[in-house]
Amino acid sequence: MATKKQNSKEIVDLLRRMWLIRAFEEKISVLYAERQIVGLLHLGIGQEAVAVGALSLLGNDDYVYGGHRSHGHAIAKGADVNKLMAEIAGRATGYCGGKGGSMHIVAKECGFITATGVVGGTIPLALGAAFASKERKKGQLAVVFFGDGAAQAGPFHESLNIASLWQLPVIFICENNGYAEFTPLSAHTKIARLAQHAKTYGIPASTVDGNDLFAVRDAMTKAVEKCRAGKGPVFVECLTRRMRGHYEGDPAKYRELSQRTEWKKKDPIARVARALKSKKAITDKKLQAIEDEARALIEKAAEFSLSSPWPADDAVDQQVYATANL
Ligand SMILES: Cc1ncc(C[n+]2csc(CCOP(=O)(O)OP(=O)(O)O)c2C)c(N)n1
Repeated sequence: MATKKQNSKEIVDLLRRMWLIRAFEEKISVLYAERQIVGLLHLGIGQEAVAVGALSLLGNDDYVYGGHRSHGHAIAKGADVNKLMAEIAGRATGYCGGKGGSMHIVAKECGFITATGVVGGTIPLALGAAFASKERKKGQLAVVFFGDGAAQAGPFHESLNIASLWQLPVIFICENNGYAEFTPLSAHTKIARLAQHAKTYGIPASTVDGNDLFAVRDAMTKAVEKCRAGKGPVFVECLTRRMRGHYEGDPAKYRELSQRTEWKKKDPIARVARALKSKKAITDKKLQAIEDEARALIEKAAEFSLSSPWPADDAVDQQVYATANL
């Protein structure tokens, strides 16, 4: 449930952001089916409460790292949807000049430092930003998102150990959606609650319902306070579900239809809408207007992207190496 501090206007703003992410991903899914966007696309439809709940508490000065399913994280951190969609469509007006694509988003102006296709690859990178933040002593922090599959990788464990040892201001957010590609959690680990790993390394950790925006916000509020106060890292495991396949085009035969129907009932956007309605803080008309407004913005982003030029031939060897000047 919402805490007293979360007034209705604030919640409506969060809902707006969730809808922006949903509309963005639904649109690129259509463009992908039409072959107007190519390459691999991993959508986080159904996981919007994690991105928005967690990142709505950060400032532009805080650093965020994502993974292969990170469009929502970038939008929640304030990325421009035009530049983001243009990047995914491979156009020169995209965040990385159209050469990074869906899995390599960088939106430095709002503190979204990078995503990656290397599972678990940004976990150690976030430690670098956290280390720099600690040295600067301005109360900045780093947040890194990764999945349950990444929690079985070596860099995850090494990073938890160092973050704890050096008491770095980093928040680890595990989006436990129950699958790593096509493999259910029970087939890739005996540890049912991944927050358990963090406790082993001496890091305070909690497991929350990741489809509940308010639960994510509450856990994140405590985590941010602790980190900013210089009390070291925090780990938040968010139990969630992706409503689509692992990638667009995945027939997802490994999931029962009944499971998918069940998850739809837990749609995080519908849950926020229900919470607002139960407090009589919103009408159906206003809810519809929020969705329509998000879809209109995304239509404009699609027009912008698809009418943008492709990268120039001589840009092929530019932006190959980069130094992160945080
Ligand atoms: C280092 C590495 N190993 C394997 C892969 C292939 N791969 C891509 S996504 C994925 C599963 C990741 O699962 P999870 O971390 O739970 O994230 P989710 O897809 O559920 O968001 C794997 C194994 C990869 N991209 N990088």
